[in-house]
Amino acid sequence: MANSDIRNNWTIAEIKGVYNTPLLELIFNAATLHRKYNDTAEVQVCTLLSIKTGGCGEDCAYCPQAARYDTGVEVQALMKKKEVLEYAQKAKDAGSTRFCMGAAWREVRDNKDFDNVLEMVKGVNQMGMEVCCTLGMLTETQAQKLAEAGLYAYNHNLDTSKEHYTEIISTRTYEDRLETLDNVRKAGVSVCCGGIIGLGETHDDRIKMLHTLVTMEEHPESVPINSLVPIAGTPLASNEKVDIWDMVRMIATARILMPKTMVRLSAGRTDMSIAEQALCFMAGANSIFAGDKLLTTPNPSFDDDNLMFKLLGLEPRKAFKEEKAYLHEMAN
Ligand code: SAM
Ligand code: DTB
Ligand code: SF4
Repeated sequence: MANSDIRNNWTIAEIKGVYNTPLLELIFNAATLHRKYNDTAEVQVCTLLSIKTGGCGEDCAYCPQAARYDTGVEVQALMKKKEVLEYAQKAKDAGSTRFCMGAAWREVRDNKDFDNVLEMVKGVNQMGMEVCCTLGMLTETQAQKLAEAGLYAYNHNLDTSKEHYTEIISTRTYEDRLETLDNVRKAGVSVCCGGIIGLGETHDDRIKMLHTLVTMEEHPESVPINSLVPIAGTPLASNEKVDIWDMVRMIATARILMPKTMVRLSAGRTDMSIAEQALCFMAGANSIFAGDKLLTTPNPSFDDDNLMFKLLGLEPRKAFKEEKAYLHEMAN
């Protein structure tokens, strides 16, 4: 039977209607759907590691790692596998079940560095963690190679609407992003795709980005919602701070549109109180990035997050839960 909560045919007007619902009503509606489809006590804890930092040739206006902006980020070559696995072990010991490796690349090239990344993916997978990468654009063959190495998810954000995209990035197109996402999907890797609020976009831009995500053939399995971390030296350095109510509205709308997706409260948490983060969890966020650094910018510490989890009665989600549920279903 078709499930009327999980739809791929949302119209812009319908999404606008959800997004513009009076805030407390919107949070209540999102919380109700969240409760119906997910264990609301459970929050996925992902740890990020920048395995290749800075010196990127792209011109993403928000990014501290773009070589053309003077942001003070030190360029670092690809890390060694041993070092990466040590970080992954630390993250696992601290309760993280997903480990995401990021590289400041425009795209993956078929070279030694990619071979090394494939080895890192194998290593982290063997440690029993869900492995995620965010390495820029991928071909279908590269996505398949990553899948064979044990990649669980690939993060590649749309960042904003197609219309606003050209104001933020000129060195690649929205279609390029969509093509990579297609390649990831075809390789059977879980899709992690979201965006940033605070880029100077309108409410309509946010609605259009959500429309692109929700009308994909399959909803992304995870949707990170970042609030801009303004970086000195980038063109967006003096953008206004994102209003917490905008963050909550965005999360609640994403939860209503994609009831089963992991909605990740991503960049921007260092500026939020526990009460503000609690509202985001109430509105349907069920994943965070943990560890005191995102890629290059600060993030709350494992200890701070543990305290928050205790206070709010939240617990870290186990690794490979979806796969286990699927295998269980198949066996019965
Ligand atoms: N180079 C790859 C790419 O662009 O896909 C992977 C790394 S890139 C840093 C990953 C994502 O981080 C970007 O798509 C963007 O959504 C997010 N991001 C980067 N800088 C940010 C900032 N200052 N504030 C919030 N999110 C940011
Ligand atoms: C995502 O959506 N947010 C993360 C992850 N995917 C790779 C990155 C946030 C980066 C914030 C800026 C920095 O730390 O460099
Ligand atoms: Fe490079 Fe990714 Fe930063 Fe864009 S977001 S400048 S592609 S590292």
